[in-house]
Formats: sequence, C-alpha cells, structure tokens
Amino acid sequence: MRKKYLLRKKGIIIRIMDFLKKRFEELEEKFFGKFKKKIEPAQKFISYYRCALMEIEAKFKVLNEDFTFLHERNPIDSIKTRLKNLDSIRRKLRKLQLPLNINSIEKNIYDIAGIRIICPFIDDIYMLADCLIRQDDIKLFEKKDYIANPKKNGYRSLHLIIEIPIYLQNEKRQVKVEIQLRTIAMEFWANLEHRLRYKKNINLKIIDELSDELSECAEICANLDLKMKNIHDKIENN
Ligand code: 0O2
Repeated sequence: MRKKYLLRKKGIIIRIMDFLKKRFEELEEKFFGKFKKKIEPAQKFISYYRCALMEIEAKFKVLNEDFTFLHERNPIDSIKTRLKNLDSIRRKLRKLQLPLNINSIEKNIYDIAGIRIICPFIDDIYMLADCLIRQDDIKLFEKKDYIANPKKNGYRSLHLIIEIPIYLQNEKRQVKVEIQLRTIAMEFWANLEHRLRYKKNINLKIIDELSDELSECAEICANLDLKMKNIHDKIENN
C-alpha cells in the first residue's frame, strides 16, 4: 500500500518537473528570441564600423608602404584600432542626454570606430593626414590640432573625424571614423595621463601633484620630439 502511494507520488513529481522544464524552455526561447531580435540590428550597425576600420587601416598601411619604398624608413611606428562597445555608446548618449537609438548614435557619436596612428616624427603626422585627406573617397568632417594647440593639461595629438565609404553586398555606406595621430612620445604621455584620469580611489592632493608633474612631462616630450626631428633632419640633409 505504502509502496503504491510512493510510486504515485514519484509519478506526480516527475510530471511536475517535466511541465516546469518545458515551461522554462518556452520562456527562455521567448526571452532570447526577443533579445536576439533587439540586439541583431545593433550588432549589424556596429559591424559597419568594424568594416570602416579595416578600410582605413588598409589605407594607412598602403601609405606606409609607399613612403617606405621612396624614403627607406617607416612614417608609421604602429597602428591601434578599437571599436566602442554598446555599453560605452549608451553611457555617452546618456551623458549627452540624447535618445538611445541607432539614428541618434549615427548622428551624434563620431568615435565608435577609432584608429590611432603612432609616428616617429611630428612631420610624419601631418604628411600622413594630408595624404589621407587628399584621397577622393575620404571626406574630412572635423579636425582638431592639439599639437599646434595643446590642451591645458599638455595633451597633444592630431584628431580627425573622417567619413569613409564601405561597400557591402547590396549597398554603399558612409561611415565616420575617429583618427588620432601622435608621436611615440605623445603616446607614452597620453597613456600615463589616461591611467591617472581613470584611476579610482586616489587622493585629490595626489591627483593635483601628479597632474603638475604630467604637465612638465608633456613639455619634456614636446622638446624631445623637436630635438629628435632636428637630429633626423640633419642626418637626412647630410
Ligand atoms: P578614451 O577612453 O581614450 O576613448 P568626445 O568625447 O570625443 O566626443 P571631445 O573631448 O571633444 O569629445 O573629443 P576630443 O577632444 O577629440 O577627444 C577624444 C579622445 O581623444 C578621447 O577619447 C581620448 O582618447 C583622447 N583625448 C582627448 N583629450 C585627452 C587628454 O587630455 N588625455 C588623454 N590621455 N587623452 C585625451 P575619450 O572617449 O575621452 O577617452
């Protein structure tokens, strides 16, 4: 009698478990289906910027190759690319109090695709920027020359926002890319300053002291760039 009762109870429990499992699977499918539908257009949108980065990187590599062939040295020391993730795009839109949709992102955020070109000398920066801007498929959207006009903290770099076409299966799209061109010394400085800016739990007095020291270092870096350029010019002209 007791055995029969236990078997019936076990049967009921198994049926309840099956029901819950099925229900859970249905809910999971519904949730992820919706999530996938929502996230897919955003992922496609971000992929346009990934394509734009490939195009712009190729352009700089071609310029580097051509210059190297003619002058027997590389005007580009290294290239770094980065794509802003959806989370930081969302944070930036929120900070700017702008609506969170693809139209608004396309219209207002210019640094989803970012490429940094690190050069040995300042002249290389202007030469590369000039060569790129003269290409007939490139549209210059914005230029900020923080080398001629450094920021108050000493930050130096040449920033360009350009538009470049990407050719997809059935369409051509114009995509904005942020380009930062800087020397090796400027990169060294900017990386350390960036670390200080994003460091958490650091005493305000120490931040002030280190900011002053970094300002001094920015001047030293600028002098170093100038001296290296002069030495390089002398070597080339002899
Ligand atoms: P991250 O983490 O490097 O991406 P924006 O916020 O870009 O719309 P802004 O400030 O007018 O507006 O643009 P700007 O001046 O062209 O600067 C954009 C980027 O240049 C920054 O991106 C930094 O990468 C770099 N930059 C600008 N100023 C400084 C500086 O003082 N120190 C350092 N280390 N980098 C700087 P993000 O998104 O601010 O930062």
